[in-house]
Amino acid sequence: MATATATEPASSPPKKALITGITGQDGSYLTEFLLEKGYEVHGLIRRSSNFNTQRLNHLYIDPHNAQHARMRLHYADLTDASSLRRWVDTIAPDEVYNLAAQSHVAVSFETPDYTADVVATGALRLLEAVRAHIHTTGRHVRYYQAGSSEMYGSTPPPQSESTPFHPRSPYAASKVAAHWYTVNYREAYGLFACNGILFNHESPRRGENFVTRKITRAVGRIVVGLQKKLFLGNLKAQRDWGFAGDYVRAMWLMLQQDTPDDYVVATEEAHSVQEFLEEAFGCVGLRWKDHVCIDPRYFRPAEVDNLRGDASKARQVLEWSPKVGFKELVKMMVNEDVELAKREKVLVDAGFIDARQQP
Ligand code: NDP
Ligand code: GDR
Repeated sequence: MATATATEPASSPPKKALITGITGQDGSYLTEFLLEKGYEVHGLIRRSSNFNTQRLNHLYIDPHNAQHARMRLHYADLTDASSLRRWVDTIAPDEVYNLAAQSHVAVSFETPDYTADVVATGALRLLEAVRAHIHTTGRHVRYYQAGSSEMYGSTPPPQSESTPFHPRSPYAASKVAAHWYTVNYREAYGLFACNGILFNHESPRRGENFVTRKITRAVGRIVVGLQKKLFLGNLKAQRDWGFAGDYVRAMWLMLQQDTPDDYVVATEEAHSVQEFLEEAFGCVGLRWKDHVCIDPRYFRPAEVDNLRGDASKARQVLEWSPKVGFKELVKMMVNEDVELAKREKVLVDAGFIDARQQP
């Protein structure tokens, strides 16, 4: 007689996600989110002379110590088509999230060729690897492209999916190219490919040379006496700032729909850099004007003055809305960076690091 277990259908294997840019801010939050949902997560990391996996350390399980670690890391690069093709074929993912980028707008003016190679042609290489894999195997694979509000550039707010793009940097122009490559692969090959047009999203894991984190890192260091001044550029620019943890949920939701489409993801509220400063310094009872100096080095050759998204489509179709508001976000980042600065201070006082090593 057959046993109950023998006749029951085997439980379906976990879904597999492939994430480029897994070591970045969004990559780490998306990995947490997908592991929580039971996915097996494969991340592509690039070679660096230092370890670049700090944001993932809390999730990493050495495969030598575990039967089946659910997050795996593999070496690849968006500039190397062969590596992308190999990993797509080897992993055979159900969902591909293309988050990798040279993502700093100001740096893109310094390294325009490289930025275009990674951001624009890199996306094309990955789309092509996915297309070829589907063609060869007949499998279903869904693709997410990390688009940006920077694509709107000088087009005035509110910006929605139907707002024309007017990019103002090599980074933004490259993201526009990646956006249209993604639309083209959807139309030409029937690929389930979505563009998320995400407005700025921040967190305690934000890179330290983006303005929000630069400010909250400085607030923490000023509080513990490691720093006095903060040098910034244009304080008038307005951004629609949300919390990265909320935004990765929208990425996943896009790939769970019946049909692929493009979506704006935003809080629909804009604040200036100066308002961010007021809020962040205010959290610890300081006045930003006592510490901030303007350094023209941080002005950009072309600025994006005003971004505020219209996310009504994401709210209606994806049933997505942000959970963390502006003040809560600033407070979260300041609190974490005050704690970080306290730990840094211990190392400075013990002579292990130099207080002048400013981020
Ligand atoms: P980060 O800068 O924090 O992370 C970028 C990631 O891309 C890192 O993992 C980085 O690796 C990786 N990367 C860079 N170059 C290459 C390359 N040549 N090959 C492979 N990997 C590479 O960005 P975020 O997490 O903030 O953003 C994620 C994506 O979303 C990016 O594409 C960004 O442009 C886009 N975006 C971000 C927004 C935001 O407000 N955060 C808003 C809209 C779009 P390493 O760690 O080694 O540097
Ligand atoms: P952004 O973010 O360019 O919007 O791109 P960033 O935080 O770099 O700049 C926001 C605004 O602040 C002004 N600013 C400064 N910026 C930086 N980095 N450093 C400074 O000292 C400074 N002083 C003033 C800038 O001029 C700008 O107006 C981010 C990135 O994550 C992109 O990858 C993403 O696509 C967009 O958000 C949406």
